[in-house]
Amino acid sequence: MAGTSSSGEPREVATLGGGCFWCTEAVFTELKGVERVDSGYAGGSTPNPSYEQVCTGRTGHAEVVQVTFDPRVLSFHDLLTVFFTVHDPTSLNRQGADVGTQYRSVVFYHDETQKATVQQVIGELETAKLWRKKVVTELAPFTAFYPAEEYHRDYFRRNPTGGYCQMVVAPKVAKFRSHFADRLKSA
Ligand code: MHO
Repeated sequence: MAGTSSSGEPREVATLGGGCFWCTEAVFTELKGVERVDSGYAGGSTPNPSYEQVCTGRTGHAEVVQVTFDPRVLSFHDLLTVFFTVHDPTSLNRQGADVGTQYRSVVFYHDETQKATVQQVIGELETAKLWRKKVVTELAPFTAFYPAEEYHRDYFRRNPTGGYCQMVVAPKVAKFRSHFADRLKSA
């Protein structure tokens, strides 16, 4: 979705589900061109679901991050390249030990241009044969985003010693940093 910031800068919004949002939030927060990352829920039927409701897998929501970025610095195409590197798009309704439709791989596109770009990037991934299995990422029109509870915000930075953060989030962040060293905000 294209728009402008309060100071008139171009801004685009992407809504991406790649498993647990603690992981994707931690990665995208460090990516150059990203202005903000909000964790939340999308794609389900219940308005304003709680984390506990989403965790049951029965509301139809996926854990997602809503990423606001400057398309002059980071294209949606390149954002997707990072997204498809830090999660496994061939894993149906699960990422690692996290199992359930709330962990599905999904892109909620905001316009037809985003939809075409996702299809293009998935085509590029399949041609490159980076994964042995077929990409199962769902492509669905964006309808609503419900922000997650406050304690999920900045989760990895605020809870670095937690077991899940050390075992699951940290290795993904490390992989991202080494693959995309030139795209880090600190670079
Ligand atoms: N299995 C993890 C998932 C966290 S995530 C935000 C946990 O229950 O802590 O879904």
